[in-house]
Amino acid sequence: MWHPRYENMERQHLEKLQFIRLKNTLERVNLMVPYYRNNFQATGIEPGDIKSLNDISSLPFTSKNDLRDNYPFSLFATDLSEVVRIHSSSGTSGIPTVVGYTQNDLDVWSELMARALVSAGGSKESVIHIAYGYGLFTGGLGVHYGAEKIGATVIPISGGQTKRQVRMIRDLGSTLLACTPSYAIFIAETIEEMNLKPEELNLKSGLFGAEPWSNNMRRIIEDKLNIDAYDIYGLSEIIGPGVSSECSAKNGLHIPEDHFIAEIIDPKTQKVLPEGSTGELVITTITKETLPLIRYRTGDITSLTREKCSCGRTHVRMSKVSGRSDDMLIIRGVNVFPSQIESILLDIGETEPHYQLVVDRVGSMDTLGVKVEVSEQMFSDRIKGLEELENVIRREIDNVLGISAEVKLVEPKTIQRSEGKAQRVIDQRNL
Ligand code: DLL
Repeated sequence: MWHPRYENMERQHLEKLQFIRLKNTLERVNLMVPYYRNNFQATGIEPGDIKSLNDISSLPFTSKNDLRDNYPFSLFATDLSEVVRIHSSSGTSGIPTVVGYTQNDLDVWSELMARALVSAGGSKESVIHIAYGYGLFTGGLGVHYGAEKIGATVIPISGGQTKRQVRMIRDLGSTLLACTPSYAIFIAETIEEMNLKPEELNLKSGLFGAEPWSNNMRRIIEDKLNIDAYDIYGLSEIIGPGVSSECSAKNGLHIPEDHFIAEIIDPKTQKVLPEGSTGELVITTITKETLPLIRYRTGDITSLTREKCSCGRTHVRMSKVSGRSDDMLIIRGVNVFPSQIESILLDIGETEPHYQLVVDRVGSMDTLGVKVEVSEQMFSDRIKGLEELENVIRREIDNVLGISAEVKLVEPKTIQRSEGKAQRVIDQRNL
């Protein structure tokens, strides 16, 4: 563990610490951010009314739209002269989200990334190959500062030029790979193409995130690269990568509760759900200076557990994110997450881990097309074999999700590879 004093803290003490930090944050945003002051007034709440951690549920939510409405700096709780770094995420709807950090915010972020890297097997001895994009995206620089903090040797290669990536991993003896899970697969394929065996490399583990990926995908990555693969979650608004990460148990991602308070709500009714229920993750930051967020609706679907973890950490765990409340496809009235289809495909196991979902509407009927690649060998086999496999997949999607899909097996390497977040869904409906 990087910081056992905090990561192992007894719950009772942890909750006391959270409460003190929450109160400070509320006082500060009330004083410094007109948006929060007005919002609290409108709901008839004052920071002084919050008398226990449970009272947090009486506070109003913050959402991505609020960030956009206050673009670029109006939610900042510090003077711009205190801000030492800006990041931004482009999102899909035009106005980007801008986030800022004081030096102290960067120190907290590095601390959280140090914890995540150590829990994924990183140490001073590690050579960490960072193939997340550098720049306004938080992936590259976020991992970078954590890796330097633990004293590892850092390769800040960023994304792209995949053959060069492989040569560097081999020549520099990288031990830990950090990138999106879809890029990890692409790197693994490139290793094969270059006639290298994973055993000839020194990779031991990987820290993969920035997009949803299933446990089946984990097995494929672990097999292909001969490593332990760990999940890391985060979003720029909250801090970047490091909002939660997996430990050796690989059974949920610990949220550092000395910095964040997590809740799960029903995205429709906005009511807080009991522990264990699946719903939308809501996070309140309790140590951030420039962009403190109160009850921020992440849009990510997961569940929480405070059950004891075999690794010894006491902090709450969230399950792997199954998708976003706004990415959930509603196809003929059925809720479908792309990750559920990924799981079905990888369970059947005769296809490659590259797929794309095409949703369309014909008349008033939604249609779901599933394009998935098969291996070179399979493709050159008889057409009949392909048809049979298409039927197997179609039946399984129908069994598990209760919807019919048009399944099409496609030639190897025809679905576009991604160096960052993969685009799994093309929704052609005009909704
Ligand atoms: O993706 C930060 C990050 C970088 C996380 C590197 C992990 C590793 P944004 O670009 O703001 O920030 O996108 C945030 O990506 O709300 C989730 O929907 C999704 N996401 C991030 N990590 C995971 C994950 C970064 N491990 C959005 N599993 C979030 C599933 C993830 N979804």
